[in-house]
Amino acid sequence: MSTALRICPLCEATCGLTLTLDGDRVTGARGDRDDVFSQGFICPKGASFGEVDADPDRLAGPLVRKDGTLQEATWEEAFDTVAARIRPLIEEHGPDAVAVVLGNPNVHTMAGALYPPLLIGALRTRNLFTASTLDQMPKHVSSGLLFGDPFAIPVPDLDRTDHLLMLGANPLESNGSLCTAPDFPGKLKALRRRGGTLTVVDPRRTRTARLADRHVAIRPGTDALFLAALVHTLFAEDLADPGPLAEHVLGVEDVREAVREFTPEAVADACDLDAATIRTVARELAAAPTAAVYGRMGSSTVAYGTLANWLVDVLNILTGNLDRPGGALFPLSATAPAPRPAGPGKGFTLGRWSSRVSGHPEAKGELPMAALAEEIQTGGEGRVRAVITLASNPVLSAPDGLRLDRALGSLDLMVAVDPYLNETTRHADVVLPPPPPSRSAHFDFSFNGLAVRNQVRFTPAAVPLEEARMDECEIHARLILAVSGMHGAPPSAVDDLAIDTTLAKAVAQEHSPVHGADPKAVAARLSGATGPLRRLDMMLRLGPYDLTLDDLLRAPHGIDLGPLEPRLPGPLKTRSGRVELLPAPIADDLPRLRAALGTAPGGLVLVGRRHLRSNNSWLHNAPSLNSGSNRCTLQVHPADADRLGLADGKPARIAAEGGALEVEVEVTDAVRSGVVSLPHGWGHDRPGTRLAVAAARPGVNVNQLLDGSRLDPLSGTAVLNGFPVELTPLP
Ligand SMILES: Nc1nc2c(c(=O)[nH]1)N[C@H]1C(S)=C(S)[C@@H](COP(=O)(O)OP(=O)(O)OC[C@H]3O[C@@H](n4cnc5c(=O)[nH]c(N)nc54)[C@H](O)[C@@H]3O)O[C@H]1N2
Ligand SMILES: Nc1nc2c(c(=O)[nH]1)N[C@H]1C(S)=C(S)[C@@H](COP(=O)(O)OP(=O)(O)OC[C@H]3O[C@@H](n4cnc5c(=O)[nH]c(N)nc54)[C@H](O)[C@@H]3O)O[C@H]1N2
Ligand code: SF4
Ligand SMILES: [Mo]
Repeated sequence: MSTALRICPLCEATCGLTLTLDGDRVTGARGDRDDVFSQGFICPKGASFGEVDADPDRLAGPLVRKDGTLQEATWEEAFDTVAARIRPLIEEHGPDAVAVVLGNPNVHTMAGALYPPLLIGALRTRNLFTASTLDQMPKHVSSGLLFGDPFAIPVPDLDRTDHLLMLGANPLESNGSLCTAPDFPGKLKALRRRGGTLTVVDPRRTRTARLADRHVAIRPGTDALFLAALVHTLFAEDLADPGPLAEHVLGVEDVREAVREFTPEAVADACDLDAATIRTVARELAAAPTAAVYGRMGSSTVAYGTLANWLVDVLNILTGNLDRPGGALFPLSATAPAPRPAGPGKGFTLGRWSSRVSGHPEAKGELPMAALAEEIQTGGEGRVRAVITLASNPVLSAPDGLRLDRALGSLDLMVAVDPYLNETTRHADVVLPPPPPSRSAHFDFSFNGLAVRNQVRFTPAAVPLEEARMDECEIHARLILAVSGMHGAPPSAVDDLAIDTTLAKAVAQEHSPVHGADPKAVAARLSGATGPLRRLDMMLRLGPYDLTLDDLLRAPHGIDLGPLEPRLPGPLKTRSGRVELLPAPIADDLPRLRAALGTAPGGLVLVGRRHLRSNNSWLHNAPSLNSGSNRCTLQVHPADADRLGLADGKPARIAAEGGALEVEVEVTDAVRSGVVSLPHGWGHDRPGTRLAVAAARPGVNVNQLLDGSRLDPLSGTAVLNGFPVELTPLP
């Protein structure tokens, strides 16, 4: 028996785990009490790391389709097949014939951070689809427009704030998102213990809402109206005061004008809230010594998602809480490039190109995931003929899975980098499985930049890689070589090229720690046994803290880099060099929101929910995470159940524009009336998958209710929350 440290890759909290090992098997996991960031915290998912790691349904080696069926193959055969089949497609039909689809776990692996940008660059395709347009793209767009950088995302200072206004997030189940905080629940309890206040805006009385001082049970899809009324109230009551931020902000008066019509009375019916409640929330926010407004999924994957995300930061700014301790601050990650001197930047542009079929504008170089199926199925020049999925299961996670299912089945070529044969990857011609997480080194390139405290940690692979396995970084590197006509070159060539390109730029930048140096000499000094580790070492050396990989190896429980600090105007990359509070695309979208004033839609709408022991679609195959009573139930308020003749535990038919499902009803007053809730990630009943545990409890796919036509127009994000449904009892 031995132990090894491993940062948990199962959610955004990035807890440090201590694994117990019996030979090469992980037999247990507990929280690492010495971890500088998570200090011993662990949740049920982390505790099941060993089970997830050793899942017998994980693919042991590559699969290649031969004579119509997926068969075991060598790595060489697998990459030969990719290279032989993709190059002719690109040469004949152009780079856009290949679409890349990136799923959520890419933010939880080193490979997913280091290689996809190179793959997309090598392919030169504009057909990039990611889970962001099912999730946080509205935040990227809002940050891009406000701050000039889609990755400049302010994070609520959970440990120090006096007041947290949280919308559409349920960290007691999700453990937090775009706010990396191990033990988020504990931090909320600590906020209340130190006399702070928590307001939760959610149509469901979630476990998080039950912890709050105030729960505002808003009608789904109306957060932008509610937030606009808060901004209106700040102006109307002379409470808007950016304080020292004022010198960095343009357009405060424009915003006052833009929200003039959004009085609490004007939004009350649409939000189904009292005008008095809205005023109280605004006054409490303004009165708090420090406060942070934080919105997630429920205010993002909605019809006015970008407007809502914009208003969140408008409130942080108008109350003087952006960029101050206790407010919402910009983290500074150890692998972020060393900050450049403040001043005007290039700004952020939307719609530099559009999707071929429906003309959806790109955002951050991405097209809406909801438009992938039509790009495959609609004939003509530029049609998508090949798809590469990296850690993605869009058949379950995106709207209208049945259509996507058929579309993927019709491709000339599909390649999947994925450990499972699931609803999506069953269509692949080549499946390239990464090893279980215990076999991979880990570093959080994304989440360190979203963390509530600056810190840095690295964990080497806990168990050596078996001979027959291939590290996911190497899989990605070989895939890049295969698609770019360099099949057979050593994978380190990809890393060397990335290092050379980065260093060539860095040495020319005056603010870089390597300014003026010889790039070859800098490259020669990099340490790390593999290409990806050398790249990590390089990024640390180019970063703001003067760190190296060796420093991280000497500190296995991590290095604390201190609380978040004010950074403005440093992070601003707008053309003006200031925060542009009312950007033109936002102003142009406001009439759509104004049109909703004074309305009070009737009928039932659906929202999602998450369960602590889940992670989107892919953790339903671990027995200890998928046990007990059915979790894929439709929650219905007792008043709605009475009215519709629905009974607890009985079946019902739910229908919307994309299709109909048979669901089990759960009558509960945890959802407000007029709202029903069904979780996502279920529907494991398709043939040709290898997910024994999940298939035995398949559940239904909520996204089949959608047809992909409901999008937040600015970000291309699918409306997954707050869409109308019809419900009828079944005998
Ligand atoms: N209705 C509704 N739909 C939703 C949501 C919702 O709230 N409601 N949530 C949305 C959100 S926030 C997201 S992020 C998306 C997620 O959408 P996806 O990313 O498409 O879905 P996941 O279920 O996370 O699928 C992850 C895939 O990665 C694979 N995988 C797991 N670990 C690894 C690994 O280490 N390497 C590789 N290469 N692959 C791995 C899994 O086998 C699985 O195939 O779903 C979205 N869909
Ligand atoms: N256990 C578990 N943890 C996870 C995941 C998981 O699937 N399971 N997924 C991970 C991923 S990829 C992500 S992105 C994060 C997401 O993490 P969170 O953003 O915390 O997501 P949810 O738990 O879906 O919470 C969204 C809340 O919004 C509410 N809501 C729905 N519509 C509206 C609305 O119109 N207005 C308001 N104000 N609220 C609304 C819902 O009732 C729900 O409680 O979780 C991550 N962590
Ligand atoms: S909270 Fe997230 S990171 Fe921490 S143990 Fe649980 S799943 Fe892992
Ligand atoms: Mo997500």
